[in-house]
Amino acid sequence: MKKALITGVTGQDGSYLAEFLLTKGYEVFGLTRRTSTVNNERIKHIQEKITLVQGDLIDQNSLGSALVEVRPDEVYNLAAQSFVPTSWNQPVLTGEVTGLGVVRMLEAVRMVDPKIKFYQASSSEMFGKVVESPQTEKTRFYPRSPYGVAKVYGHYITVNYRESYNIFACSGILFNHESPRRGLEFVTKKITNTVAKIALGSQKKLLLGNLESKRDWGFAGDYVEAMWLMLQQDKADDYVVATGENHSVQEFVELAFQSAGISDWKKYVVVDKKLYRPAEVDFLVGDASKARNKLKWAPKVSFPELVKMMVEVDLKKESERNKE
Ligand code: NAP
Ligand code: F7E
Repeated sequence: MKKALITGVTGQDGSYLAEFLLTKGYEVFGLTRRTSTVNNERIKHIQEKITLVQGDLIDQNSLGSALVEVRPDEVYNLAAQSFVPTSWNQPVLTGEVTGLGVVRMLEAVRMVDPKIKFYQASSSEMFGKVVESPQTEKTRFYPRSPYGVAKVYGHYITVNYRESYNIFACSGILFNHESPRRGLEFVTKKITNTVAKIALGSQKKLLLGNLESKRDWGFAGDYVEAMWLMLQQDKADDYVVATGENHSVQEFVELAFQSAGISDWKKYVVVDKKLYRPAEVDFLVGDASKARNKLKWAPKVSFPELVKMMVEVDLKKESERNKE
């Protein structure tokens, strides 16, 4: 039985990856940091089947201890300060966790067992102000936020540990991926959650920032399979994971209202300039040909299916809440 340790197991991707690895017969361990209130909402349905180990990407010793305790075959480093606006409010913390956290985990791997395979959660935010479209593994990075800058460090230190120490380290450059488990502050979940409240009468307005920016949005459940596939190859490498389609925030809004049976979305949406970012990433679209060809990976859930899935789950949750 293979053993995997997932950092960020309480997050959106960590919860889907843990489910996925259980179906592949893995013994799954999740690294969690200490919080004053329990924060296991996304993994409570599988908590009996996985083992939680304490650790924090800011604390070097805790990472080494976790590896000594678990002795994993694979480490999936998904933990990060992942919300882009927060990275301007807390740039140093973001650098510590999202950037230096990667080298702390790589050092732990190097010291405890350099044969452990390592996956790094890199991001399309590294492309930022894009220099070409669509973006591939060879596209030059031009990050536009402290988060993007920290991810560029995480990406190159992963490549460097592969080249310096021959560690099987892969970097997955994932474009935006969403799900009903997405954090409430991200635009997709904010939209579907508020649309459900508007449809059921408990909220009147949806406040948003830039409606024009475009993203290549996929389904998180599809993307975790690509992470695993990367670590099953003969050679460690880096891959773009994306759908190859992009849509504006406004298109997402229109489709979400439609999915809730509301045609006149303009009546409800208010643009708030305070939600604009100091530097925006206007347009992202990925070319995942390498992942398609080498990993035989392809996304399954389409953009309209994703929006509908998220709205339906939020409508159900909201109507249950209203009954309480
Ligand atoms: P998420 O929902 O924000 O989850 C982040 C996870 O990191 C949480 O489990 C969080 O724990 C944990 N964490 C934060 N700081 C930590 C620390 N100091 N030590 C240990 N754990 C810590 O993020 P996600 O959407 O699942 O994304 C997973 C990874 O992929 C992240 O690295 C993100 O930057 C990257 N990524 C995401 C996307 C996307 O579209 N979702 C695209 C590209 C790359 P708590 O629950 O305790 O806060
Ligand atoms: O913003 C615009 C906003 O916060 C998407 C993270 O998972 O994906 C994510 O980063 C777009 C931006 O995601 C609101 O200006 C408009 O252009 O959902 P988001 P993100 O910044 O793309 C990448 C790949 C990651 O790696 C990150 O970890 O939507 N937008 N109005 C808004 N965004 C938010 N959050 N809230 C608004 O009200």
